Amino acid sequence: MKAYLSGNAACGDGGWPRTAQGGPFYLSLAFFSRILDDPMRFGMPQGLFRAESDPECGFGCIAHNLMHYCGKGYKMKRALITGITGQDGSFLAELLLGRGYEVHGIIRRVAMEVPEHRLWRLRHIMDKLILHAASLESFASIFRVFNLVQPDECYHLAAQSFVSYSFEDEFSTINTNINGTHYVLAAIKEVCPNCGFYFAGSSEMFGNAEQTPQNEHTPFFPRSSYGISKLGGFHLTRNYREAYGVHAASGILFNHESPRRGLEFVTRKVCHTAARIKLGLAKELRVGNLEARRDWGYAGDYVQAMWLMLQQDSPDDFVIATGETHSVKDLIELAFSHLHLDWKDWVVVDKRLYRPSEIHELRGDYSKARKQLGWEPGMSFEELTRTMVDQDFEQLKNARS
Ligand code: NDP
Ligand code: GDR
Repeated sequence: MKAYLSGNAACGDGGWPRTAQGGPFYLSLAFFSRILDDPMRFGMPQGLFRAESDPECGFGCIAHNLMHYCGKGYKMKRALITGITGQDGSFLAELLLGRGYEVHGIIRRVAMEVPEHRLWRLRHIMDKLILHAASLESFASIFRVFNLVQPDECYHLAAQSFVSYSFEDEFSTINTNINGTHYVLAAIKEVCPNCGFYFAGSSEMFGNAEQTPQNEHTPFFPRSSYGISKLGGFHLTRNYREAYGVHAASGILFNHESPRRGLEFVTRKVCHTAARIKLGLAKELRVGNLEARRDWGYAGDYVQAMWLMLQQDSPDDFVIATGETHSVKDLIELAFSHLHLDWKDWVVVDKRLYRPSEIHELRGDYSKARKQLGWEPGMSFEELTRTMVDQDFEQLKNARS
């Protein structure tokens, strides 16, 4: 039950030490110089050696990694991601591997039973990860993983994340999202109190906000049990920071998308269905509220903000957004026109897909993140939508032929 190791996460041909039993491991300077001679032979994490050629990584990354070589030897930073199988988890795992981290992830046991279905977003990096089965509903299982891994940083992304579903099952949404967050924080407090903690807060906490755009001072009025559950996690995170001194930060992230987005969310649903229509595989797109407006960004950009939050000297909360808003109708028009389709010929509005309490518009003000983290969104709404349509179209076309 203790741990499931997928391949040799940190173990190259040259005998890179495994850490299945937890506990930090150290490399002597002699071993380091052998690695410098031939990093690939020792299966060293790419980030350390990519630093000089990677402008995004830059000097900070080199210094950050080399610092660990001074004196006693090298200690690789160790991160634990809950929700690693999700959209953000997969991007974040890539980012952390690229920065030379040892990356652990918590997955549900069922994911191990059908890995080809549940672990598809991680397929390309599976052999670099160390995965542990645990349940967000069980404190004992969470505690055991933290005790084993002793992470330096924890990114708590696991959640029932689909707002529509939270209207169907309020109880499981609230239980998973609030208790799960509480268990993770309590485990950190007991086992590794110096571990940095990132909480995946949401713009849904603002709900029907009184001011636009929303920033870190905007009052919260959530409109779903999902929004309420995220607000619970947000307050728990703040409380652990204030009461127990945990280095706990919350990101208040607005919608972020990618070709790895689940098919139930509107961006991917629209792009995927438009591609299917173009290929003759679907006859219509059924959607709910066309007038809802959201601030949509690219997930790959947003995980960088998560990482930056845990590199700050003092923990804080940050809004992460693009500052632009578009309607569901704008999204549909763009996706269909990219495939030379007239959306009016294919789209059916289905009142059953309306939410009992909708949030009409959300738009974020990320000026604090820009100032303090140096973070900026990189991909425009137009580029994001076209990228998602293109990727779905190519995949569906290849699967057909
Ligand atoms: P996904 O829905 O893609 O991923 C959710 C992850 O949580 C999956 O790994 C899923 O595992 C896991 N999970 C769900 N329920 C449980 C459970 N009961 N026990 C253990 N694991 C569970 O979400 P995203 O990657 O898009 O989002 C990541 C986080 O950020 C979530 O907390 C979400 O609420 C939040 N967020 C997301 C935003 C967005 O626009 N993407 C914006 C703001 C916040 P499995 O694969 O097994 O289902
Ligand atoms: P959201 O994303 O609820 O904002 O939560 P979603 O893509 O589900 O909805 C966005 C907006 O589109 C409207 N909509 C539809 N939505 C879906 N899913 N399907 C439809 O057919 C449809 N038609 C119209 C919705 O009513 C809504 O207004 C996402 C999740 O990632 C959360 O976990 C995260 O916290 C928030 O973003 C910020």
